[in-house]
Amino acid sequence: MKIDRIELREIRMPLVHFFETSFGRTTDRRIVLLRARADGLEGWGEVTCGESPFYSYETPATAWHILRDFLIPWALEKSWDSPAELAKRFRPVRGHNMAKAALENALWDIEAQSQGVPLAELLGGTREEIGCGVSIGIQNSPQELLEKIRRELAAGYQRVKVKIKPGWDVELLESIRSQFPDIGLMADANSAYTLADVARLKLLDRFDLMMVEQPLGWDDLVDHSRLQRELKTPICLDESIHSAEDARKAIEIGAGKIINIKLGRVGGHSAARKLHDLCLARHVPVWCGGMLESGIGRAHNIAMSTLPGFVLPGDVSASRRYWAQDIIDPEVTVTAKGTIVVPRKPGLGYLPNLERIEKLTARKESFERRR
Ligand code: OSB
Ligand code: MG
Repeated sequence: MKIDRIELREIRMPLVHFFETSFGRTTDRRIVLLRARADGLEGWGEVTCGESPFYSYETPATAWHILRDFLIPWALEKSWDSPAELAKRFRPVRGHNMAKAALENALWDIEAQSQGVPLAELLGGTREEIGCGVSIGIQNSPQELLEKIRRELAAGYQRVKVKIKPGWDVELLESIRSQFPDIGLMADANSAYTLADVARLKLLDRFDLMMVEQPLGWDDLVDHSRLQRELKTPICLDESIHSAEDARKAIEIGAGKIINIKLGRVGGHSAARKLHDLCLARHVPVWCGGMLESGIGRAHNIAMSTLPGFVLPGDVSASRRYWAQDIIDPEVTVTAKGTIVVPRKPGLGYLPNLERIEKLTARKESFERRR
């Protein structure tokens, strides 16, 4: 593959409803999209970082810098046998996985189109439909949260994840369980606790949760392994897993029993697949996490979720839960049984709506191969 043009854009998109976690509230997204052209085909990727460095250190500005000054010049310097080969070229850059993923993933889109196959198939996916859950943020009141849960269940979603933090946890889960005794339920703390909270965290064992996600430090494995020994509820790791190597170490020390795979956090489809393969071989269930993506990032998540180890419903849900209008055609929709039917068209399988993207663009820069 010979890339001859790469375009970066930052688009602004208001969420239909604010999304709040233990680290803060998001109302308006700033999303960096990457469009690459190679061999007469065009592919898209998304930088899945937050607006602020509260989930990870990456932000739209750091991603723009790393892409413009390092990754894009490298990508334009020669032809690549495969997206995985480009991913290897990115290794000298420490971290910045979300910036790397946007560019590598755009090449996966192109590679799938050039082979005339859906991206899911190129990745080795085996599912025609993927199971979907929802992630529901912290609300203004417990009543509003219960109402939201009711609505999402009525729409068919297979499991509900709620965000927790000290003061919005045990009592809340108690009232959720009393109204919804049998639903697939889990809680995500986004690192809001420490080992000093073990007694409180042990109370979570009453609620038959599928898992508790990232209760402790964003960069911790060791304390998670201590906590897991105290808890019946499986711990799922999100923030602290950046590679298959991280997952291997986490599994070896018993830091968790389930892993949330996010394409951006691990640096793209090649790394995500490696992590997936490792977990599959070790019988560790994985699922696909979400980062409030636009349709581009969402489409990549759908393709990845078709791999056989993705045995739990992910945080991959319908476009309309996030956006008044998404930037892809068709938008992502969810069936009454809480699934997304994987597109069968070559590549991502959803068309970027260029007119809409142009309207939302706040900043744009393009880079051409020198001839
Ligand atoms: O921890 O999984 C998380 C959103 C932003 C940052 C971190 C997380 C999340 C979500 C939302 O839970 C998942 C989604 O619906 O996209
Ligand atoms: Mg999480």
